[in-house]
Amino acid sequence: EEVPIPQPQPRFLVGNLFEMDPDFPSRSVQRMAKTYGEILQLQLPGRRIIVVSSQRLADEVCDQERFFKEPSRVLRELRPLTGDGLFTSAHKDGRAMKREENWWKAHRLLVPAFGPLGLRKMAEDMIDISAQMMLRWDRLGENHLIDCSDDFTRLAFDTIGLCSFGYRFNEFYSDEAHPFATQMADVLKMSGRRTNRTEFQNWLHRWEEQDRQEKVASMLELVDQIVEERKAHPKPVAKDLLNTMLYSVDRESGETLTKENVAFNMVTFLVAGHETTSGTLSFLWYNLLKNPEAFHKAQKQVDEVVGDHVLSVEMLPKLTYIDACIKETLRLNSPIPLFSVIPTDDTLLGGKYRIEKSDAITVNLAGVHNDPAAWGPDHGEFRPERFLDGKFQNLPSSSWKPFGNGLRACIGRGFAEQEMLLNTAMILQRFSPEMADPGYDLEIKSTLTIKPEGFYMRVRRRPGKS
Ligand code: MNH
Repeated sequence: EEVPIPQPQPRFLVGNLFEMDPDFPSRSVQRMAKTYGEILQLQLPGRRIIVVSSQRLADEVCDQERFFKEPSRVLRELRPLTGDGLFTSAHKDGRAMKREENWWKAHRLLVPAFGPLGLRKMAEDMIDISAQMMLRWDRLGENHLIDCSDDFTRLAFDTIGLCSFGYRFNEFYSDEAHPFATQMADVLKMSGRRTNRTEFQNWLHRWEEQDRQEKVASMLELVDQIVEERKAHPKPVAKDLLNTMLYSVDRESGETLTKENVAFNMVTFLVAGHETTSGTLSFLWYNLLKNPEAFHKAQKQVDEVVGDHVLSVEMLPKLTYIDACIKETLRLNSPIPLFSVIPTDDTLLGGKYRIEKSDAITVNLAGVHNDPAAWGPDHGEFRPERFLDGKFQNLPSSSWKPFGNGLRACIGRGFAEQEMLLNTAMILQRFSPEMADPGYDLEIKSTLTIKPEGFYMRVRRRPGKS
């Protein structure tokens, strides 16, 4: 009854390494999943990866008794930058890494800070940054081409800086992106490439590695400056994330976070929070403009709920349709397309595929989120109605996992959802965006995350809306 796991034909010495496009691993995985189905294996130098692409198998892999997150190769490549910050640390003894106490400490301190009360306090700052974006769009006028990925990246970046550390990157006041943002994009790209190269190939790219380390150093330097400034000019009222990280005492250990861990977590928020949020917003606008009916419903809801008033957090729970559009976008275009776990023991998946303790399992979200068994035959269509009227609750478990799983799921989910909802409602209230090129079809670029490439909009003030 045991069945071998399908595998693309391996090559001498390198196995399936060349099946993986180092610049776009998730596309390679998705292409192979189309050929091999709900499960496949890849032999890479020194490791075997199992890719699962169905709701049924993803659900098993989401069982935290049988599987847990040990930062994958690509996440370990990021450790010079994010160290034992939440994203790239180990909460349990794994194969390559030992349990790190700092994950638990930071997790205990930060989960409440990212909770409903904390988020409410951040709303004003989120609106501040969104308002800057609107102002810029107004001033640049109707003929200006808006590069969606670029503007939403500025938005997400500024928002994390202001809400978490009270720091203004002021991305909307300059034509050039902030050096930190550029360095980060480069480091992510270079780190991703390192993962899918042999040691020898990496040695050939050693100048690139020097460049990467220099960029990491200057990013950590900026974060240190922000901390020094906060210490020199304390903001006792602002109970923001930085204050929590610097001064809150973890009850279990009786300790505060170390200086080094604070820096790693600050960079972590910027890394984990900006590309994901900006990618989702860009995909959202692509979907809304490709589906005029959804666009009009969303705008109508804003008119009913917000009208000509100033948007406030109290209105957000009523923006159910926009919320559904965001969820549907995260289904079709998960900005983090893959996440990985390892098994606690040798086991069988689906009752028939043998998995060994030494394997790594990658969940291919594009597969899970398009599984006809969970989403029906029209899974390829943008249909926000799937998430309305509690229908979402009736889906089989693990059908929708854009924020990852369990203990290691996204800590910034509420933050991102609030920011995206506020921003989208503010745009819809004032503007009618249009695709700059009506014939544009989605093209995707990949760094650590994926986002649209070459997607431009034009915006026009809605008549009678000031
Ligand atoms: Mn986020 C973990 C997706 C926004 C901070 N995030 C994860 C994971 C996914 C994810 C998937 C799990 C990765 C893994 O299993 O290896 N995150 C998203 C998406 C958005 C997002 C789709 C927006 C949309 N994330 C944000 C924002 C922040 C943030 C905003 C911070 C301000 N995310 C994190 C952190 C983790 C994480 C920190 C690691 C949590 C942990 O393991 O303890």
